[in-house]
Amino acid sequence: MLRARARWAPPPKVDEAAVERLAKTLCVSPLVARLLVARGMADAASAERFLHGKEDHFHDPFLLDGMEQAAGRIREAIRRGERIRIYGDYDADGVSATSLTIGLMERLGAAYDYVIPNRHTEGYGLNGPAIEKAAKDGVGLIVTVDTGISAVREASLARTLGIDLIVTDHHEPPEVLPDTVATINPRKPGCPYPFKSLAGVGVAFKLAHALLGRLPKEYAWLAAIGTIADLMPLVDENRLIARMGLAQMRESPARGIRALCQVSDIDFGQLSGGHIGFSIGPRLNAGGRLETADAAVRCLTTDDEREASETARELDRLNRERQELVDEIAAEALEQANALLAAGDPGNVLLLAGEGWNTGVVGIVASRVVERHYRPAIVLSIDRETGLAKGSARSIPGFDLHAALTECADLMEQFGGHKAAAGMTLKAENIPRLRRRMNETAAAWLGEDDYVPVLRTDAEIRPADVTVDTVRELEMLAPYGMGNPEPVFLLSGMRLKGARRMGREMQHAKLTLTSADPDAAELDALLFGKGELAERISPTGHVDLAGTLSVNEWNGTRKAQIIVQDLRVPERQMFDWRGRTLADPAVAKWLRSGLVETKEESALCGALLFRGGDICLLPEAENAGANRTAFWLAGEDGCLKPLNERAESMPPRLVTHLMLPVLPPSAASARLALANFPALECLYAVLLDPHPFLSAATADREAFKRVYAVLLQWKRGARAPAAGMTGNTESGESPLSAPSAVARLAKATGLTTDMIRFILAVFEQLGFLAAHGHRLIVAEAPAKKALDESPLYREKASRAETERVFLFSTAAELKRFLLDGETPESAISPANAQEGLS
Ligand SMILES: [Mn+2]
Repeated sequence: MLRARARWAPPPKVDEAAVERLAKTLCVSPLVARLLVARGMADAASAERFLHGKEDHFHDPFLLDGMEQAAGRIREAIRRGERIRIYGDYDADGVSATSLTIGLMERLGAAYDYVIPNRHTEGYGLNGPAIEKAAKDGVGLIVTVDTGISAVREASLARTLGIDLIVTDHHEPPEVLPDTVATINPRKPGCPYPFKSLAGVGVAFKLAHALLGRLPKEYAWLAAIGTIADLMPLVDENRLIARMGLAQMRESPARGIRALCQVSDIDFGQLSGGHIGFSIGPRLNAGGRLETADAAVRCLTTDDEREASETARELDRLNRERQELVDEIAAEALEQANALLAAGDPGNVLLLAGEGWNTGVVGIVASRVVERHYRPAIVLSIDRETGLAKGSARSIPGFDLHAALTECADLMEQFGGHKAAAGMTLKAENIPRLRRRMNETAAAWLGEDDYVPVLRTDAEIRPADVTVDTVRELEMLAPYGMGNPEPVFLLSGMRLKGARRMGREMQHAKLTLTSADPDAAELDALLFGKGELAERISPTGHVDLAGTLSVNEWNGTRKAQIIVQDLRVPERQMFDWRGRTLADPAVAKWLRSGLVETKEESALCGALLFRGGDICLLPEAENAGANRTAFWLAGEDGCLKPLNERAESMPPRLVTHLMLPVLPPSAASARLALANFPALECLYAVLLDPHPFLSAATADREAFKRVYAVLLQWKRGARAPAAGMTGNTESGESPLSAPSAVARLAKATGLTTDMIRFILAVFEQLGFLAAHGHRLIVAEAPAKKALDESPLYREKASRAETERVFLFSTAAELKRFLLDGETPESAISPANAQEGLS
């Protein structure tokens, strides 16, 4: 068994007739049609618009409430030569919105400048001193982008100081809106604009549309960056913006984009939404997080190649610095989370706070906490001087962070944000109260299920469906992001054909899979950052996977593959480790410390020994209390005796991973002992033979006959002087000493010496032979006896069964016997053993 990381939501049920119809009408594959239907585009018109959206699908910018007034006031300012100040925000959305508006003002010939507040000294949004400075600078009109919707106080200050204010924003509007010349926000109550999910830069794009009187295509790339980086849903107008903008950046990137791609190791011709979200966006954000957003704006607005590459390198450096900072603070925050949980905090919401944590990265740290614990997280940085705590929060689906914070508004100086992310400032002394209240709110709003991540899946497919053509066709659904996630496919009941680790630090794994049909296609599956899983899936079981499809191009060959997001082995697994010795590094490590590959591993590991023959492992078992693997000794009755401290403190019923280092004495005893481990998920069968010298292939009746025939021949030959044998020829004694008799018998019969020794010992027990010192004496007239009258033969017979079941079985047979409750067929035909010999 291998547990999935998430709950897998089954693919949505779709109207099969609609899928067929859509595939025909649009000439797309049934798989693409299925995805379209599942995403709510069952009719050809909306599917067509989604796949091939055109310019005339953009909405009229004047449907935004306030656009008329804003455009009029800006035109008037330009006409009068008034100084316009663009007031932006320091994140990727804010800097792309600022850059877009700079381009627009430039084009309109406005007298303008721009200001982006410093996150660390000024904080988010408009602030009083910034308004005062604008007044001093002779600014007549401030146009905000991606901010301002909450700036009620600042708006009235601006009014007092004689500055006109236009707010363009997309954040959730508070109850009281600022008093401005125009406030443009599609989310504003009463705003008739049909699409509410524009980014800050999306609203700026609409402003450009209104002022230029045409679709401002030349700014689509900037709008795409902010829209994707700000995690806006990539549907409707945002999808049009993202598609148009990405195409522009791929075909004729601005100098800054070219430079940013270069420092991020991206081929700009292949630029995707993912690249914006995970590489370009974080670099544009890094400046504002650590220093100022200036480098990002310059990078996005420059025409100068040198400035572009300098600012891109600067952003790349800041991004690295940011990563290190995040790692450091996240480690502290996660430690604090563990301490809180250990101290009995309900942890419905994790509120973590530290002095001096960089406020520029606390949001990313909150994301890390959510990733690790999968519950809403608030991460606050406490400033000892001001006594204020400033921070960011990230949520999980199902928990409306903005609404929850609104319930606790009395505890905060300031807060704002969305369902999924928010920021806040509060007095440090209110931290315990906010923690308690947020915990109570989450306890009331969330159920147990909400705390298990859900993996959405789009469709079930087979390996044969994963072709280069399919993957290419699926690209019609891109760009992916929020609201239009990359399709996740489900493959069930796959068999593992091969697995290997890869990557510089062997941190990734590549699996080769096939479905159960004998002629099924093979499929490569990639697991990034999960290298250890290469060793955790047994070829004897079935594995289910969920992931996205891509094409791997390598050395001129192109092959479709699945990038695995989650996988599970729904049945108990057996790992065939036969042939390994105790010196094998994997076995030795396992016996010492169990499975410790992954940190969050909850595996409880044990090793099961059997009486007799396991002595070689006892020192290992008794070795120190530090041993993480529990050792037990199983008796004939299946009862277990703990052999080390770990075993004394861990009930066998909790053990999930068990090793059988040595061969059990019998199949039955193994069965009895294994019944003690009902929670078993994985069994590691090493099955070293403690008595290899006793081991030999079963001696069948023919072998016994052959040996006896040779002995009789010798006996007769010994009586005949002509045979030329030396020694005592009177009383039927063999003339040869036992060791050389064994060798000669082996030669004469073609059996192994081990086998001859065994057969001779059985003959001795049956009274066919007697050993006198080193001599063998063949009995004169032995009584007729069955082979299994010899205790040794019986032991051998049962051992032969043990060997057949444990050593000579295939991995699949062994698994069926050990884990699936199947009984082995009897190892030796009873007829053979019962039948008389002579
Ligand atoms: Mn924004």
